[in-house]
Parts: sequence; structure tokens; C-alpha cells
Amino acid sequence: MKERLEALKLEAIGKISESHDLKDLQAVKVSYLGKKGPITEVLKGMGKLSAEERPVIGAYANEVRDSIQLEIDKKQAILEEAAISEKLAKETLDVTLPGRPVKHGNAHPLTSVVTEIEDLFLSMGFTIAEGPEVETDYYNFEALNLPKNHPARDMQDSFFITEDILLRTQTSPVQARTMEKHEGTGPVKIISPGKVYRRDNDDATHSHQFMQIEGLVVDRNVRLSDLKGVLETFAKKMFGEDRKIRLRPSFFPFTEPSVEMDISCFKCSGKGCSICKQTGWIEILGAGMVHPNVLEMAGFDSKEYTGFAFGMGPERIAMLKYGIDDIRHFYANDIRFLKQFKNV
Ligand code: 2NL
Repeated sequence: MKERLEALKLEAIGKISESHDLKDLQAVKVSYLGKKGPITEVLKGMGKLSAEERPVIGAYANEVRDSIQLEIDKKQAILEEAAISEKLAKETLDVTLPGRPVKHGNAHPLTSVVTEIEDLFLSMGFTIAEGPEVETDYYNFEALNLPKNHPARDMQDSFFITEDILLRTQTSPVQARTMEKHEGTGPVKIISPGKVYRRDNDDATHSHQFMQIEGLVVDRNVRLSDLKGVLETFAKKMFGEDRKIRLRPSFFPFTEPSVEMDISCFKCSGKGCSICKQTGWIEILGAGMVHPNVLEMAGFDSKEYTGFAFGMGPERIAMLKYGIDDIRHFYANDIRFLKQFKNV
């Protein structure tokens, strides 16, 4: 019987060392130490043994069972350790890999240009004024010296919502509203950037919706030379210190006299090239002295107060500055166009 137990122990130890995973090991445990296993069998047959043999064999059987259990425990610890190592090896995380690059967006080129122009006028003491895009006929036209049936209204085909309400065709109504709020007392010194709307057939240089930046200064003793100084500073800061400006007579219903401002070509410095259409000059904006009627309608005494105003299209400025050939690029939101302005 002792030999039988000895043989079982060796056999079990052999099976244990051959187990390659926890499932194998569990099967070995059940087959040797389980209720129906050979050791239990031996212990059950003890009754047949003599009184001397019984404690000896009993103790030996327990010893064999304990040593098999010990081997199983040892092997189990090894297999568990191996399972963890394998899992860790499979799930390695290389913390030295560089991170995935984060895609940076950039400002829309029109936004960049508007911000640049705003900063420039803010540095000259202007403040920024805003107003509604849905306007009344009064602020959009009448308050700007454009009474109903005035022929100059034809220059701006409009989107009317009712007889009396329309999408603003210029940002001038913001200036008219701001002047009114001052109740006849200067100074007023504002710029008004914003979207405007005109009925138009869209093409490379026309859009039914575009932007304007207008400026207005009203105070005592404001003269055309003040306008010229402000505009010259703007032109140099925006297009280069060696720019020259020239003012040509023009017409706007809300200014008298009215001018258009050209800058000397920043590409050819006046020699003549494709950008300036061989003239050496590029038209940038319109301006003038605020018409006395406009001042009076907004509550200012035109004998005491004078003012100058100007208006420009930031799309046109941006097109010139960045060599953009079609105004529709600004509104198409094509990422291939937009991402070319990352560092401007
Ligand atoms: C242009 C010309 C201009 C104004 C806008 C203005 C506003 C008030 C009174 C007087 Cl409230 N004038 N604005 C004056 C002259 C020209 O815009 O070509 N814009 C793109």
C-alpha cells in the first residue's frame, strides 16, 4: 500500500510539472485529490488494514496528499505569475511614442483683415460701434440724405422685407444711430465693421452679402486735412510705410465734398503692374466731409459741428493684400483655401 501511495505521489508530481495552464492544473488536482481520486480510495480501504499498519499508512497517505497539494500550490503560483506577465507583455504601452499632433485651426482671412483694421483705428482713439443688420428705411437711407425716390438709391439695389424694413445696404445706419445717441454733443469717433446686403448677381468681384468698415468723426473744427491725416496713417500701417495716398473728387449722397482714396501700388511702387492695372495707383476707399443735412438729422448743429466719414470693403482689402482673385472664396468655406492663411 505504501508503494502504491509512493507511485501515486510521483505520478501526480509528474502531471503537475507537465501542466501548462491553470485549467490543466485544476484537472490534475481533481483527478488526484478529488472525492473519487486514488488517495481518497486508499483512505477508504484503511478498514481492512491491521491495527499496527493503519496509523502508519494513514499518516503516510496524509503526507502524500499534503505534498501533492503543496506542489499544486507552487505550480499554481508560477502559472498565475506567468499569466500576468503574458498579459502585461501583450498590453505594453510605449510611453515614449510622440503624441498625435493636434490640428490647429486659424482665423478666416477676412476676420484677420477686419481685426487688423479694427486694431489700427483703436490705436488712433476710435471705438467700435455695432447695430442691427435688419434696418429701417429711415436709418439706412433717409437719415443719410437719401430721401425716398432719390436717384442715388438706385446705386444700391436692396432686399426689402416690408415697405419700411430692409437688410442694411451699408453700415452707415450704425453711424446715424450713434450720432443720434450723442444728442448733439461731440466728439463722436467710431468705426462700424459689419455685414451688409445688396441685391446683386454674384461673380468674382460681386457678392450679395459682404462686409464694410465705416469710420466717423464728428467734433468742432474737424477738417478735410484731419480726414487726410487719418487715412494716410491707415494706408501706411496697412500697406507699408512708403505708401503715398491721393484723393480724387467723387460723389456720395451723405458727404460733401466727397473723395476716393488711392494708394501708390505696393507691388510695383508706382511703375505700373497687373495689380494696379498699369496706373501705379490702387483704389482703397471712399470718404468725405459729413453732409450738413446728415449732421442736422442726427441732432447736431452743422454750424458748430463738422465731421468726416469714410467707408471701405474689407474683402477688397484682403483680396489686394493676399492676392485673392475671387470674392466668393471668402464664403465657400473650402478648407484648402482657408488653411493657406495660417500665419497671416
Ligand atoms: C465706400 C464709401 C463711404 C461714408 C461711407 C458716411 C456715414 C455717415 C455720414 C457720412 Cl453716417 N458718411 N459714410 C462716407 C463716405 C464714403 O463709403 O466706397 N464704401 C465701400
